[in-house]
Amino acid sequence: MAFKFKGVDFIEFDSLLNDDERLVRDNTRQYIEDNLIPIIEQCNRDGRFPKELIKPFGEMGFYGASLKGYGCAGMSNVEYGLVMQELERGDSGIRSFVSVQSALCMYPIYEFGTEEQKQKYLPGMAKGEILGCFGLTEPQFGSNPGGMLTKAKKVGNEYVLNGEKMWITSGSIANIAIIWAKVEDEDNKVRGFIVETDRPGFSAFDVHGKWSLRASVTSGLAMQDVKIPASNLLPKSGGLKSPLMCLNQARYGIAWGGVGAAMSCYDTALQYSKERKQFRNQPIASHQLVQEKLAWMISEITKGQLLVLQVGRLKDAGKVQHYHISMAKRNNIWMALECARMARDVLGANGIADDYPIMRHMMNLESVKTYEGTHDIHTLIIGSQVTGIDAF
Ligand code: TGC
Ligand code: FAD
Repeated sequence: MAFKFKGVDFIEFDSLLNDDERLVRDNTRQYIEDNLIPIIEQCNRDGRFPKELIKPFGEMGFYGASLKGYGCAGMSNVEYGLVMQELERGDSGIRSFVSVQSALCMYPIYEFGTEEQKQKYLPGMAKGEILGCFGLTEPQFGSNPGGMLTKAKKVGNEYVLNGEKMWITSGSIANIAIIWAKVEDEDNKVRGFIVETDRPGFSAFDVHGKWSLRASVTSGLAMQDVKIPASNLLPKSGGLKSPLMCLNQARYGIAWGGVGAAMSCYDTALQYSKERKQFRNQPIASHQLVQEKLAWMISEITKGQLLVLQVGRLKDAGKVQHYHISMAKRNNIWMALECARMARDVLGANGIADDYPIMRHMMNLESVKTYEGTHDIHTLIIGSQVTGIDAF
């Protein structure tokens, strides 16, 4: 049976947080403990996204949590990160849902939108009454979104959109899609558009048969002559830099999320190893090889916490660079995946069963390693920064 989470703090990490940060973390932890942990294994088994949590998440202030005004909670980046950590300790798919709504849909409206667009969408999105998805990836263009084929053409007071997007989180449950397209009349400049998903010519179909993020909706989007008012253009967007700026926000949250998933796996393995007895009726925690795994996990989690906290402090100070965020996303998701594999090993056969959260985290983290820039793309972003040479 799953254990009650005891928290993970080896080096008095909590002393690096202020009272507000600890309060946000503790409130989110309790909420997830009470409302997500009891249902998540069944959701994962059923391949069901728990829609019943959409509105309560809004009441908790999770959506657009680090944005100011428009009904958003106005949290610091560190507080926002701690929310992401606790959500992903529950499940990566649930953190993903909140990340997409916040970092990939509310943020571009906030950053690139008009005041009218902000007033129209952000308060409803903060409450969970309007859901968003983010369409950048296409069937033929994942790591290389600059090659996208989706086109927007200005015709009178409208834009006409044609193209396909693939692997889109929340695609079929979203009310609006932030679609990135090349504008034909502007030398194929990439720009962002708010597309209401009930427009004629817009369709979404779900990806089935996923072994990962089973509690999250993943969809393909097709747009055939979808007409939107010209006022749906995000006017301050322009160039590939704009969607990449959104990715920075999401990747930052994911880096905290990795700590959460790793904490869940480590804590489960630690508690299990003290109870499970093998050879001379001794707990397996007494064996050196098991201790080596636990020591590795707690060391790497601690390093991951320090890394993402420093990146969060830089972000709050307005000094963060995209390559700082790449290092945190790359390291922390690798670390979390390794923790999941090691923790699964510590539980032996029980590790593969969904009585425990480990295998679910492991499968989820395989997606997290790939999306928002694969592990290797982040390696190349760091490599580019230190050498000054792009190797993409
Ligand atoms: P490149 O020529 O390097 O860059 C184009 C312009 O953008 C600037 N830039 C950035 N700006 C802000 N933030 C960043 N992270 C930036 N990276 C680059 C760059 O300075 C340049 O500016 P300018 O002014 O000179 O025009 O572009 P490239 O085509 O060579 O590609 C670079 C590369 C490979 C790093 C980029 O394309 C990339 O990051 N690829 C990965 C794609 C990706 O991460 N997709 C994610 C899709 S969304 C998703 O997965 C959601 S999952 C659900 C969830 O979040 O939970
Ligand atoms: P590819 O780009 O084909 O890469 C395949 C392999 O080749 C990887 O190992 C990669 O690292 C490697 N590779 C590629 N180029 C290079 C290079 N230059 N050098 C070295 N190695 C390279 N996208 C969205 O727009 N919105 C979403 O909401 C969204 N949600 C997602 C949800 C899930 C569950 C998943 C799995 C994906 C989601 N994505 C989303 C898409 C995701 O961002 C892409 O899958 C990701 O960017 C990688 O693209 P790809 O899958 O096409 O892999």
